[in-house]
Amino acid sequence: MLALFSFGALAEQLVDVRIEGYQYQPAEVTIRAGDSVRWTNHEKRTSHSVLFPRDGGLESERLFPQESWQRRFEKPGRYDYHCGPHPEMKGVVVVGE
Ligand SMILES: [Cu+2]
Repeated sequence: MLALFSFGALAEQLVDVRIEGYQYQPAEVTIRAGDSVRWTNHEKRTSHSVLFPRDGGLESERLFPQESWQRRFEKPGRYDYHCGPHPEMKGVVVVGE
């Protein structure tokens, strides 16, 4: 799902990723520089996080059910991430120009 909001002439996007069934859905999102991604935990009782090991280990707070966290991506590149407590849960944000 996409939500649009404008900052001057630019239309920056907010892209939603669901966390459910020990998976990020979708596991891969492609955005443009300046866009944001918001992760929301839709589990019934399991908490998760979003951890970027190559970004200085930047990690969200632990997200309990119905909580969300978002990050704005300024620079193009490939941002692999995984869940802190469940490293087998993986996702990637691909940021284009
Ligand atoms: Cu997890």
